[in-house]
Amino acid sequence: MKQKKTSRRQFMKNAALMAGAGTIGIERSVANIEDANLPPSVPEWMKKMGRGVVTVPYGTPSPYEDKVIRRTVPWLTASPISSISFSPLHELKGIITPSALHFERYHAGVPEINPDEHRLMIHGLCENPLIFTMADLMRFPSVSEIRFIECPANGGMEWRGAQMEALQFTHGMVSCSEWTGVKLSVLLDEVGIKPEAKWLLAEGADGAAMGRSIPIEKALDDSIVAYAQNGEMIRPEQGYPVRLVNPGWEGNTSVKWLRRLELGDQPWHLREETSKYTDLMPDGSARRFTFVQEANSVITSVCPEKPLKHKGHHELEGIAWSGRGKISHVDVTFDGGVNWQQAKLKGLVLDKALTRFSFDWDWDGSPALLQARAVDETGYVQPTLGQLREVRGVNSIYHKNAIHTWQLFESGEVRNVQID
Ligand SMILES: Nc1nc2c(c(=O)[nH]1)N[C@H]1C(S)=C(S)[C@@H](COP(=O)(O)O)O[C@H]1N2
Ligand SMILES: [Mo]
Repeated sequence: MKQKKTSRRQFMKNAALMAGAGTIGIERSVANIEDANLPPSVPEWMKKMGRGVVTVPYGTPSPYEDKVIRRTVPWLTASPISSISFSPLHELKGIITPSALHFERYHAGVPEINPDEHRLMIHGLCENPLIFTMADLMRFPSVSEIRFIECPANGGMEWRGAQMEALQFTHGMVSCSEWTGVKLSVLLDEVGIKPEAKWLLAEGADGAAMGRSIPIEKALDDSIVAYAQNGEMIRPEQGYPVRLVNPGWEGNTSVKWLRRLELGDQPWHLREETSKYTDLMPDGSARRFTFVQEANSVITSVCPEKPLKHKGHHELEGIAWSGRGKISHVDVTFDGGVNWQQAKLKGLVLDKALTRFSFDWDWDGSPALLQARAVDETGYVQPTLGQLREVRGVNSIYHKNAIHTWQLFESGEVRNVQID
């Protein structure tokens, strides 16, 4: 796109203001356009036919959107087969993460699974151990639920101080999809669990055979054996052809490429619940089985990737989520937590799903410390960093859900900082 000249642009802006144009000060009017593709000219793409149907049989985004991608942090990626990619939260709207932009976390790469050869085995402390084909799984009544998945390491690089330079890396290990599948309780009913069964081992069919122990109460409550994501079969990165979704719980328990569920009377004490995914406390002990992702929120429309380009009206937006249920309330502050104002919850407010909030804001051009604070329906209030550190110390990696601060400069630039 051609650049408009500043002087002319400024002139027209003043002209538009004098004419009393739009309430939010859009700097545009019919007369000031020089680009041949802009009004009142007819753009070049109107002067010829476009491409036909199924030129792209499986749709892809506009080439102009090629910056909206998952990204990795080089120093967190010793090897791409055991790493993380982050969702571009600053570019997303609403509450659904496009499947192609869902964050990724794997321990041994993405296996290429032929669904015809894939089976889910349920065995252990049950009356009737069974092996299900994908077709078998799809015969059961299904549910479709919009739920977030968040790695408990989200934000975990910043216990000791701010070091990530972008929202994508401070919070991009959370994504939200509509998951379709069979409730795990239905499958457990089918195999008939024995009364001694208290835990369930979930194991994946990847090279890591990643496994987690899940308490039977969760399995009987809202766990989903999911085969579809946002209306189509789950993406390979997300666990094709079938994964466990444990709504509201740390993403690590939502075992992908699910091949085996074993019923037992105690947890298995696997790598992912001993050496990893435990919380090192200030006294040196390790807190285990901290399953729930507690309430969290972040401002996404103003962040290091989205500096402010003009003073005046802004619809400040962000996302909030809680593993305990619905978000009931979000407040925002512009002075680092001295004064708080209530934001609006926007669109769908669902259980254990991303919830979008917004706030009509007039930026007068002065520096500010922007924060959001979420409260969930249980009354849990997102803690300050100081409150969280008081209980948890700074040795942790996981479950850092503290109020996040963006420092806004007069220039409109935004930096990731920490205040207690
Ligand atoms: N089989 C298997 N399941 C897995 C993993 C894995 O490496 N192997 N990674 C886990 C972790 S640590 C997280 S945070 C979530 C991430 O899910 P996503 O890649 O769909 O975002 O998957 C979990 N399930
Ligand atoms: Mo994770």
